[in-house]
Amino acid sequence: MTTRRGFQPLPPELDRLAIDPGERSYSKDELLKMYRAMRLARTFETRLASLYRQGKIIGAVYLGTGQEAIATGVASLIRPGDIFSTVSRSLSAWFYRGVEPKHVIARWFGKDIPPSHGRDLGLFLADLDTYGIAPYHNGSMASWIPSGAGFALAFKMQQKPNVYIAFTGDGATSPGDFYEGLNFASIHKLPLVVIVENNLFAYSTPIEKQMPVERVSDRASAFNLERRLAFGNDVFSVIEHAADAIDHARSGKGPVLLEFLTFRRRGHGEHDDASYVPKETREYWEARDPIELYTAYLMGKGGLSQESLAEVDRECSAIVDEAVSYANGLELPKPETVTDRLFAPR
Ligand SMILES: Cc1ncc(C[n+]2csc(CCOP(=O)(O)OP(=O)(O)O)c2C)c(N)n1
Repeated sequence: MTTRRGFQPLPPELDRLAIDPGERSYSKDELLKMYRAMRLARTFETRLASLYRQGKIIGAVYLGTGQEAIATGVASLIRPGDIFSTVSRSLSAWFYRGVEPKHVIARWFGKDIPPSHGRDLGLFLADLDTYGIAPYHNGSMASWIPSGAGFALAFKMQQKPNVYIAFTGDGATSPGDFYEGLNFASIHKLPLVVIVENNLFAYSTPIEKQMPVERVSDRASAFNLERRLAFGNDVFSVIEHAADAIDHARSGKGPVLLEFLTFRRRGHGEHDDASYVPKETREYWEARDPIELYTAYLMGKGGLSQESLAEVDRECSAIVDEAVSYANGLELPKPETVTDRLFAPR
């Protein structure tokens, strides 16, 4: 076994500077819907970063900039009744599923809106009925793997044709919950798909200091699990691999561990300048930005005009402007309500 240090390019079979849907065909509407989700997330997060610097956000801010293709591609495969849980890097999945940016920004501002009335961060959102988004369980990394296995067990017992999809990070594959959840899910062949967004760092800890195996997906061997490894900045590759993994889980063959290699373009949070990221690594991945790769495809072989994409860009900017105005106009929770909703009424 070799210990990797510093810059590591993608394996040649995964690397590409131009993307293509291959055998799958997509309508123009589908292509534009994915573009819109990615662009909206990028526009929203760029604004969020500047609001953070203006002191407008309560608490820290965590962004998924550079990882938009994974959440978008996977979200495009979710069927009615499926349930998924996201991490702070998966905002584009919420937007693809129809979550309104104004409701997200109001939470980052700590405003007094349901369901939490300013008691949580913008990255926590749960709405099973409307979007299929499971509660963020708790802040402990990997805790949503065993609870995802629980949802998947319920699907199996109720003979429902659904899957639970858990987005997670590379660092979150080290805590014990990850092992307990996958072990249980594999024994019982539960319809659980774990999507690991391997962005090469867990906060400032590089992957080679997190695990003694080459790949996160190698950890699947411990549970006799199906695994996949793919390039996470190519939305078409994300869909191809995620569709295969979801089909596997949905058809009763058991869980899948799916690792997408990607890169976090910002710090762990906006308080972190990510100065520990080698310059070569940053430059390599910035040349493989998922939105730029996708835009180049759309305007080339995808046959979409620059104007049609510019129109989406303008729409996203307008939505984010309106979202910020809406959230600015809301009230903060009143101090005297601080203990409200903490206990069930007697
Ligand atoms: C058990 C536990 N330890 C530490 C933390 C603090 N924490 C939150 S996110 C994070 C890094 C997670 O890294 P990774 O899973 O690679 O996801 P990324 O942030 O890179 O997307 C840490 C250490 C936590 N929430 N829970």
